[in-house]
Amino acid sequence: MSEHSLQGPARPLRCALPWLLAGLLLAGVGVPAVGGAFGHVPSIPLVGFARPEANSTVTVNMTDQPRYSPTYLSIPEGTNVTFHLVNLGVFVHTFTLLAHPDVVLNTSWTPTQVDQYVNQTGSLANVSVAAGTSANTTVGFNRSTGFDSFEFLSVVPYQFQAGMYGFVNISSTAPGLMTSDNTTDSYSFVPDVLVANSTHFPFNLDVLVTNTGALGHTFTMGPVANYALSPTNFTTYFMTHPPLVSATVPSGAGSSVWANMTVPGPGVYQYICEVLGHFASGMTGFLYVDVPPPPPAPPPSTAVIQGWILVGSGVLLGVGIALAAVTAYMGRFPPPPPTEGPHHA
Ligand SMILES: [Cu+2]
Repeated sequence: MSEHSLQGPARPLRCALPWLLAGLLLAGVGVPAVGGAFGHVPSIPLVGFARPEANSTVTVNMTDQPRYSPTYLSIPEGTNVTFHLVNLGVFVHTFTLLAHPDVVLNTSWTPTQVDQYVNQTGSLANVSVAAGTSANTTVGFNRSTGFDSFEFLSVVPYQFQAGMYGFVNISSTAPGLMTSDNTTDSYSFVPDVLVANSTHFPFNLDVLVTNTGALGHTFTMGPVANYALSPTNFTTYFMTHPPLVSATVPSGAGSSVWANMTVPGPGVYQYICEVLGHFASGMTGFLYVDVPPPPPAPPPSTAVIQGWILVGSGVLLGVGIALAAVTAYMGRFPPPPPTEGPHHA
């Protein structure tokens, strides 16, 4: 042994060190990544009792688009509600709340036909709000209105026909269920499966929807069980089949809204985000009511990458350990290239 023994085992180990470090580093990345993928426990909805707010004031904005905002209002039965009507436009608008529940007027009606219907059947409120002004009107919803839906519209000619209408959905004050959901900037609800089991129908369900991202969303529950909504025509569909609830989730992380609804019966209900393009990008989920939910989804596609990270890191770690062992034992691997030295001189 000449120069080899002088340089000792330090250099061979140093040679294997990068492999060891790479293996350890990737193992450190891979283990928690895979643990996260396979150890994920789907969040379980909370269950409790709904306590709808009574005798509250609801602001309804009117625009020249012409639209109401919000379009869908959830009101508990047996309470007085004050509608604070704010005309943000330069045209006059009316807030005309139909007296008969569960009636959806046809937007192909002429202004005269609409006027005739309202005059014949009456209205719970009929307030004209001048441009740039606001007005209040208070309506009492007695207990018999539970689970009813009342349409409101502007009777200014051709505003209703252009889309200026909305719905007051009355929930029952009977105890209900509560759960929660989240919206993300990647156009998803997390979780996208909610479960609510009830012994009686209809029942109240309140969903606390929290925004985890910056974008604004809606939490909109389809009105009919076992009906698949379509990203291309849900707007048209909702015109004749008002959603159980359409709650606006304000933009900004941490903001939240209660989506309070009355669920008519068992089945699977689809919920979506109504913001343009979000449903088409996959922003939807399903509410299972007295129906067993599907088994937890297999790990998402990212788990494949995470799995490969684990495999790769394991291989590299193994190579590193083997190299370290071999080099420590044998002196050096691979063997040093022949060097010019005193031997050959
Ligand atoms: Cu959205």
